[in-house]
Amino acid sequence: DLSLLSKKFRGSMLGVLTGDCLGSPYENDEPLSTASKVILQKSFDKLEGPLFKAPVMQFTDDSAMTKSVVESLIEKRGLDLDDLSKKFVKRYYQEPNRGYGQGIVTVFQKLRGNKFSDLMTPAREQFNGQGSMGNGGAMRVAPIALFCCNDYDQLVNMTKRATKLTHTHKFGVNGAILQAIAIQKSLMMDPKQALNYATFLEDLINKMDVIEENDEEFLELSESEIQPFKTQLRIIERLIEKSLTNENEPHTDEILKLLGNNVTALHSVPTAIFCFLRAQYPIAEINTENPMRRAIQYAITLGGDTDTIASMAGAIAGAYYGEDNINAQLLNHCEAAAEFKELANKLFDVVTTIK
Ligand code: F2R
Ligand code: MG
Ligand code: MG
Repeated sequence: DLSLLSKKFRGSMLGVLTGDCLGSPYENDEPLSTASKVILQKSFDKLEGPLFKAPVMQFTDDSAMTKSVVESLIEKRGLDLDDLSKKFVKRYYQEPNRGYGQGIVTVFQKLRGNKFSDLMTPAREQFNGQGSMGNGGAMRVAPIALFCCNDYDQLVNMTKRATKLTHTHKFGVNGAILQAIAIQKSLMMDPKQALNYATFLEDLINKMDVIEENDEEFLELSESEIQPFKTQLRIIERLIEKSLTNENEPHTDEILKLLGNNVTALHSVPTAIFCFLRAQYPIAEINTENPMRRAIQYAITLGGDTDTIASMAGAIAGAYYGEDNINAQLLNHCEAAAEFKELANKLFDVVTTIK
C-alpha cells in the first residue's frame, strides 16, 4: 500500500523532528518529578490545542544531521560518503550552535582540514583511537532505514558505512544498526494489527545476535559484555512484561539503572525502543490516547538525553503509525516541519522510482 508507506515516511521524519524539538529543552535534566510531569502534560496539551501562540521550538544537531542524510540520499539517489561528509561539515559551520556532541566537532574540523581527502581517519582517531560510542550515528539514521525500505542487508551495510564517518566504536556503530533495524521493521508492519512487543523484540534479538558476533578472543567475557545490545533487548522484554503483568510498574529508577538515558548509543537506543513499545499501553501520569505522543512524552519524562531519546522513539513510532498520529497544531510549533515533510516526500519518490 503505497499511500500508507508514504504516510510512514512522513511519520518517521516528522517523528525525528518533533521528538528533538520537544525533548531538547529538557536535555540533561533529572527524570521528571510528578509536578514536572504535570507541567509537561499541560505544555503538550497547549501545543496540540488550537490558537496557542508560542515561539517556534528549535531543532538541534539530531535533526540537523538527519537533514543532511536525507538531502544527500535524495540528491545522490544513494549513499555517497563524500557528499554526506561535506553536508555534515557545511551545516555544522553554518550553524554551530545546534548542540552538537563535544567530540564530533573535532571530526568536522579534521575533515575540513584535510579537504575531504581522507574521510575515515578523523572518526577513527576519536577518543584516543577508541572511536565514538555516542548516539550520533543512531540519532540520524532514520532516512537510511526509509531508503532501504525492505532490504535488510543493504540497511546494515549502509548504516555501518554512514555511521563510521563519525563513530567507529563498536557500540556507536551497532547502536545505529539497531535503531535502523527498529525503524525498518516498524515501517513494514501494519499499524492496524496489534503489535506484539515480544515478537518484535525477539526478531531484534536474533538480528543483534548475528551482528554482535561472538569473537574467539572474547571467550572469557560474559554475554552481556560481548553482546550488550542483545542483553539490553532482553531487559526491555522483562521490563514491559513486568509492567503489564505485575501490579508494581517498574520504577523509573529501575528502568534507568538497567537501560540508561545518556549520550552513549548503548544507553539510549534500547531506551528509545523501550519507550516506543511501552507506549502502546497507557502510562501513569501521561494523559493521551495517542501512542506516538505517549512514546515521545514518556521518553522526555525519563530525563537525560531527552532530545535524542525522544527523537529516536519518534522515528520508530512514526515509521509504525504514520503521520496521522502527529498532531497538526503541534507540528506548526516545530521549526522546519514543512521542510521535513517535503524531504520525506522526495525521499519516498526516489525510493519508489529506484525499487
Ligand atoms: N551534545 C549534546 N548535548 C550536550 C549539551 C548541548 C548543549 N545543550 C548545547 O547547547 O551545547 N547533544 C548531542 O550530542 C549527542 C550526540 O553526540 P555524538 O554525535 O555521538 O557526539 P560525540 O561527541 O561523538 O559523542 C557524544 C559524547 O559521548 C561521550 N563519548 C563518546 N565516545 C566516547 C568514548 N569512546 N569514550 C568516552 N566518552 C565517549 C563523550 O562525552 C562525547 O562528547 C546527542 O545527545 C545530541 O543531542
Ligand atoms: Mg541534540
Ligand atoms: Mg541529545
